[in-house]
Amino acid sequence: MTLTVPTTYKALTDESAIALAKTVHTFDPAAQLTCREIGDGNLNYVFQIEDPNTGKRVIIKQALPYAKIIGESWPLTLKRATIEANVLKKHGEFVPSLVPAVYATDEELAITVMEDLSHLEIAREGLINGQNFPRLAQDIGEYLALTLFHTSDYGLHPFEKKRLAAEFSNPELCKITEDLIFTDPFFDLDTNDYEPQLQAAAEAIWNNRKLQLEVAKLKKSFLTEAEALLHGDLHTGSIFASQEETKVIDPEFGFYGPIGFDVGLFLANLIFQSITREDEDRLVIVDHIEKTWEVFASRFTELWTTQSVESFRKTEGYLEYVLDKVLTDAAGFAGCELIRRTIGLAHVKDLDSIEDAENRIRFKKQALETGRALILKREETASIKDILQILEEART
Ligand code: SR1
Ligand code: MG
Repeated sequence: MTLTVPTTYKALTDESAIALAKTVHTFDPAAQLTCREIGDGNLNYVFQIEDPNTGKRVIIKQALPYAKIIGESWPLTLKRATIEANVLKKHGEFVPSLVPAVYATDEELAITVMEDLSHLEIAREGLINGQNFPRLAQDIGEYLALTLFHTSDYGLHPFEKKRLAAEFSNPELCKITEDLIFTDPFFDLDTNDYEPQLQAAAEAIWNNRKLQLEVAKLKKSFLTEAEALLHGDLHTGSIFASQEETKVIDPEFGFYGPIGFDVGLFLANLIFQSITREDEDRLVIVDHIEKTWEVFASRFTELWTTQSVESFRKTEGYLEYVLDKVLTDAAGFAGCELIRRTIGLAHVKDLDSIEDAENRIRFKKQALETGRALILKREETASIKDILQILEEART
């Protein structure tokens, strides 16, 4: 559904958000709706509109013409709202139970009206508070396999694949990733943000020529390999979860890129938890890492076997080659994510919220070391166990 609303961009207020919600949702016309701005991300406003009498709720997400994390000095395209809504709809064709329903959109207002998920919790918050989310690995493994297979050349006619790749061209948001994940943290730049105790560790990264070459190769993959329609920012803050349910939100960074990028980002954000947790609680996360990959690989294999349109699908060794490359790339991309979330511009609460300074710095150094090792050793990884081994070694 496309909204019938004013055609020039205007930031929503609580009042205009309520008025808008009434036009698209089946609220009682006499209802006294309430509205709360609940966005806690880096870029957008999120309004939750509720009928307090019935408990019925809807979300209106609005992109701002600049990055909220920085302010108006960093202009940012409003087109990202349309990209996000269209990725949700496209991915929803394959995993309807794992993404929110989109009710309406407006391109001019950069708005998406969608399903309220406030009965769930942002996975990052829950994980930090010790929750384990028993469905998380299974659901995200499936989400990755289904969305990535079905939007790739393995699952689509090449005309449709190229049409989608053009539709989901997302240069401005990709540039943020190119800078914040693949460039800035690997040079001594003012945009980086880290505590003085990490100065030597940061300098070791900037002076590591071998590491820089490997990051350059990973950046090249991100820039050039239009393999599947990615979520593009699949961290644990982009996932709502409970004991029974998982929903992936926020694909505004969606574009056609290398499959290993979505896999690697998710694994990296689990790895932050494997760094900060101890004993049994840590093993739960190690299991999540292993299971995510296993579910992804087995579902992808099943789709390849039953639905691939690729002429070489039965060629011995080709599927194994594709999966090996995804794993290798995922290790490298995870390494970049670990480093950028530790010394780059946008951090993660998993590390920053640790109050004890000694532990916080110790964990951050471990994140940097794990990132370095994943990038440099990624070509040696033949299975997810090899990645777990790298994590283990970085703890010592
Ligand atoms: C300026 S945006 C900073 C980060 O927030 C988003 O969630 C992406 O991860 C981006 O890199
Ligand atoms: Mg986001």
